[in-house]
Amino acid sequence: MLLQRVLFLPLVTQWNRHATQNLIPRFPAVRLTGFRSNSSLPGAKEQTLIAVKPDGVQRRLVGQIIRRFEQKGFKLVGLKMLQVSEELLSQHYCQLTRKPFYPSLVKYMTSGPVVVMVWEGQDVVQSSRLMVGPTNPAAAPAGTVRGDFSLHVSRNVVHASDSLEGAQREIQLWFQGKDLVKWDCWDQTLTCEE
Ligand code: IDP
Ligand code: MG
Repeated sequence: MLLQRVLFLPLVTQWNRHATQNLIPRFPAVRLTGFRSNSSLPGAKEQTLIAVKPDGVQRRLVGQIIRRFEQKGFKLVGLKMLQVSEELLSQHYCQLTRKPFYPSLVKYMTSGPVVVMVWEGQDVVQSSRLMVGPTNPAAAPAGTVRGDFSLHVSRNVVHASDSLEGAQREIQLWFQGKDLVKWDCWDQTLTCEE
């Protein structure tokens, strides 16, 4: 049994690294090749914006999506449900307003309420993009939110900020500072080195 672990575990770890790197090629490999970092390094206290889009809310997927982030060990510091205005959406998707699909994106995103969250933790921006999966669900692997719950790019269930700068901009857009809660997880030292 011990021998099996010694032989098999490095193989699985190696496979996981390759699989993860292939998911998001734009991230430099060095960021994903197994390391232990501590809270003095960048990334330790990152925050990101995750939103369950109207299709996810209508399909009652909010709980399952929150569960994945809790299960991973991230900390929820902001949460609200709202009907998005076109004005807010145009700021959120400011880089997409000239795209041909933008009018249908607005229709989709304003078709019902969204649930918007801020999650905090070690490398949460990059990790949550991996957990959510690629924009097009057809290319999203099983195990990712989009891979498990969606079929088409026009109904991809969830939003996740794509960079640290994007996350900071989006959090300021959707939340006021006073709406974000500072609190300590009792199990913090179990999920991350201090
Ligand atoms: P992301 O959500 O993975 O960051 P973006 O390129 O930022 O992807 O696009 C924002 C959102 O716009 C997507 O999540 C999706 O809802 C929508 N979208 C992107 N490309 C298309 C498309 O080709 N057709 C329809 N909707 C699209
Ligand atoms: Mg994006």
